[in-house]
Amino acid sequence: MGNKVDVKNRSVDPAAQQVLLYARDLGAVTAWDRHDAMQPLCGFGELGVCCHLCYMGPCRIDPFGEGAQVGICGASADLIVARNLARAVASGAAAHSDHGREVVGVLREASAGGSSGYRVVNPTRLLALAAEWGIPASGRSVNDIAGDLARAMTAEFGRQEGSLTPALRAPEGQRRRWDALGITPRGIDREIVDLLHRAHHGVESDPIALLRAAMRTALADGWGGSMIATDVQDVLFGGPTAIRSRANLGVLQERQVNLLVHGHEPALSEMLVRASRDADLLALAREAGAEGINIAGICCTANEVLMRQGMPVAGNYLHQELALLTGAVDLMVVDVQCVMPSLPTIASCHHTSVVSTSAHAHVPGAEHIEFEPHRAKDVARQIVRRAVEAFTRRDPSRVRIPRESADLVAGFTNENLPQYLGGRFRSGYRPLIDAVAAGRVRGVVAVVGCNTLKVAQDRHHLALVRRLIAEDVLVVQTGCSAIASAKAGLLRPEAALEHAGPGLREVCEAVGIPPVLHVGSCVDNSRILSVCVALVAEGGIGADISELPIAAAAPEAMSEKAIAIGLYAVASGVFTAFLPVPRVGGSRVVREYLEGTVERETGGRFLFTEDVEEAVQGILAHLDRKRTALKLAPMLHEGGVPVDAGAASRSLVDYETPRGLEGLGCGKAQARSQARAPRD
Ligand code: MSK
Repeated sequence: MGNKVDVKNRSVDPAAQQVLLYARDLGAVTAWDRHDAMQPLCGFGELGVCCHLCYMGPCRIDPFGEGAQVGICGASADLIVARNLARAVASGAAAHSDHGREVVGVLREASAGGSSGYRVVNPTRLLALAAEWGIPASGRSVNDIAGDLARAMTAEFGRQEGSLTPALRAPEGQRRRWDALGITPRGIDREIVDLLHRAHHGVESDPIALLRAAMRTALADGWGGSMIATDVQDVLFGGPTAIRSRANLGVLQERQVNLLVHGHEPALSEMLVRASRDADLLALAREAGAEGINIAGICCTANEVLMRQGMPVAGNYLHQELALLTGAVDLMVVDVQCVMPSLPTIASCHHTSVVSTSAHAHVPGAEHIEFEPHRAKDVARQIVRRAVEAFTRRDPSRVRIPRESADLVAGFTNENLPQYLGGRFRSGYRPLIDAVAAGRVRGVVAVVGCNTLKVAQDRHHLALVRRLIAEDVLVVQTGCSAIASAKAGLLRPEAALEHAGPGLREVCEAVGIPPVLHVGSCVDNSRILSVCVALVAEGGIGADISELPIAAAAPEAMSEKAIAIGLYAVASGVFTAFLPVPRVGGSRVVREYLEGTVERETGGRFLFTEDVEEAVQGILAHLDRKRTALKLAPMLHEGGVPVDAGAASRSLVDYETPRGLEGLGCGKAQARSQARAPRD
């Protein structure tokens, strides 16, 4: 018999708890089961002291000082930890930046006219970017300007010398620090290759030099690849505006074709949304007995189509398997990043099709329909047809859609926030700055990042966000963290009344915003950097990013991208709480640098912790230190409001884990479903 498991310890989301119980009935093996089966996790790996860079090892350093203290080549624990971290940063930066490169390719396609279906939707943003990138605009067509911009951006990835163009947006003080430290980011590809070279066996042997190089690469991500991705997406698909929608598994529709988009890149998903509104495909769905076509999302593709189209969100990272287990999803289309290879096996528990679409990401067991910008419309229509076909195989008696879904408002950006804060006549960040200066708002904190199986899904996100807003901190969010808050109802303006401290509540009520602002996907963390730039430029609460009463947190970090984001935040002057502790525990030198010394160099630093309350206290203390240094007024309302951190968790249920991980019933069903998968 398997161990008794309390699903409340797996997720604080009641919808997830219900599906986890259904998973047990189905005999499905989820990520939680695989995580349990993996215990105990490798202690050397957890501390970051395992090195497998060359083929003489692998080596591992004994953290208790009794066994080997250096690897076969002589590498110390400090070097091994730094090298592993550096390689994670290179990988994370590569993922974000290749996303940027892909959408630049779509912009190039759009600029050529043709039948791809893409075009420049936001010429205002295009012209602003053209001015920044030195592209002549006077007397030229939108497509000509867009083509030149796309070519300039493509070339920027390989820039060998000089600063990345978007990095010049950073405040002057910060850029001077980067120059002094030798970490001003050059081309994105250049920095990633440089870092991977240094982290190769027998190259950079100084852990601190390696960490500085990792910061340079991370900066090329945040102020380069990610920022370019956000900019170009706003040009192609429109700058978001505040928009209402809903989040959680309850957005799945019993009587409609449910097509889930999952991954990160919006190019195909935007086209899928359009295809789902095509009259002939809607007629096809009706012929199949469906009342419509419902497109919803998982992870950051969800955030992209939420921000611009208001499409509902089915869930965050750990919802990807759960959504399929409801039996209500007809087709899940995936692009890149955060896509579990387990999805086809899980899908085989029901009738669900999984379709991979990226040339970078093939998923064994999924059908692959490759997305190419020049035939995007056709690919999107083909996928919608597949979803309708799959709907005809749905077994309604096996469908279990949890009722839970919450209202939300999303779509905030550095571009539109000034209008929401100041209104048409006083547009700008001044009202926020005045509220901070007067002690109504303690500061602004970005809470971002993934889910991890190391804590109950969403527990840290919700605990941290609730504590912060109760302490009069305005929270901005991206990624799966924003989805956690959305599911818990924290992205509604009413959440200010229910959860915010009195000062923040006053501000939110005055301007009609939620206390938690959803600003987009993982690459849209660049929007948060842009907000920091604007706050510095407006003046009054700090002449540099590191002087602002702001901070960041990744409460359930999981991916290498989270490490890259955390590091570019720190390199940009931001205090950043990072949970759980990444693989740095094996090196005192690395921890002391990243949690201490680096602050003298960049103005930012990490707080690594497993404890969410320690993160809260660290962030509040940091905000208060910055307020004191700026001689801002004391907070008007001390003490905040009491918080029930477990409020999102209602039911307590026992769950018996499946006996093995051989795929159980779903593995066999998968073979059957693949055998009958329709082909064009
Ligand atoms: S999707 S990187 S789990 S936030 Fe951007 Fe979520 Fe983290 Fe993936």
